[in-house]
Amino acid sequence: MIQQSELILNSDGTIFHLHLKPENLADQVILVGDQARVKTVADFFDTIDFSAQNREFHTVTGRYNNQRFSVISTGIGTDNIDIVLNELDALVNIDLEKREIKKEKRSLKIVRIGTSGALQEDIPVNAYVVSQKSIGFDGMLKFYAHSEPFCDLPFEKAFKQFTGWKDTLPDAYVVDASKRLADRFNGAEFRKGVTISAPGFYGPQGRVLRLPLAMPQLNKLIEQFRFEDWKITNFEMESSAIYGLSKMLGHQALTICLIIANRFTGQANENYRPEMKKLIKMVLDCLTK
Ligand code: R1P
Repeated sequence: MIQQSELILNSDGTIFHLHLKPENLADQVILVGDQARVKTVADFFDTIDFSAQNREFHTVTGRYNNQRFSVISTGIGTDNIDIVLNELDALVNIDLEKREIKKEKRSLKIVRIGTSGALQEDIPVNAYVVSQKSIGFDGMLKFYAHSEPFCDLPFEKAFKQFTGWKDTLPDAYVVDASKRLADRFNGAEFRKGVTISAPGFYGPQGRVLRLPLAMPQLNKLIEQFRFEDWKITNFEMESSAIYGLSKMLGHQALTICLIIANRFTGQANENYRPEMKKLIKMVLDCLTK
C-alpha cells in the first residue's frame, strides 16, 4: 500500500497537483506549457465534459472527431513534468482507493505541442519540428533507477565527447519519442528533429545577459554535432522528461514544436499564436485521421 505522504490525494479524491480523478482523464493527452494554450486546444473540441485548474495545471477534457482528449498545461520545465507524468500514470495505473498498483496497465498517448528555438540556420521561424529524440540537460531522469535501458547511450556518449561536456553540469541523457506516434506526422510540413530540453531559458540555453556561461562554445558545438544521420535541431524545456518517464512507465510520447525563434539568424516571432493555432489543428487531425 502506498502511503498518503507518497501519493497525496485531496479531500475530494482528486490527485494532489492536477486535481483530477481517473474518470476525468482521456487516454489521449495533449500537453502544453502555457495555460492559455489549453483554451486554444479546447476551442477545437466538439464537446467538453470536464475542466479543472490548480496552480499552472489547467485541464480540459472533451471530444474531437469522436475521440476523447484531455489537454493539460504543465507550466515550464522538467521539474513540472515529473509531477504531471507521475500523476497521470497514477490516475490510470494505481487504484487510488486501495492505494495499490493495478495488475493490468493502461498506456496513454501523450503529445506535447510546444514553442521552441531552432539551433540550425536552415530551420526558419514558423517551422514545425517533430522531436524524434530528446537530449535532457536537466538530469531529472537520473533520479530514477534503471533508466539506462531506455536511453540512447551511444548518442549520449558521442554528444558528451564532442562537446567536452563538463561533469559539473547535470548528466545529459538521450531518449527516443514513441515511433508509432512520430509516424503519424510524416507530412512535408513536419521536420524530423532532435530536441534539447534545457533546465532554464537563459544560461542553460546559452543566453548571456549579465552572467557568463560555464561552456561559452556549447551552442556552436551543438550546431556542428552529427551522430549517424542526426543533427540537433531545437531547444525547449520539457521533452526529455516526458519521453524518459513515458518510456519507463509504458506510455507513448511525442513532442511537436512551433519554432518561434532562430538562435543563429537572430529572428523571432513573438506574435506566434495564430501559427500555434494552425499547428494545434493539424496535430489533432493527424491524431484522429
Ligand atoms: C519557455 O519560454 C517555454 O516555452 C517552451 C519551453 O519549452 C518552455 O516551456 O514551450 P511552451 O511554449 O510549451 O511553454
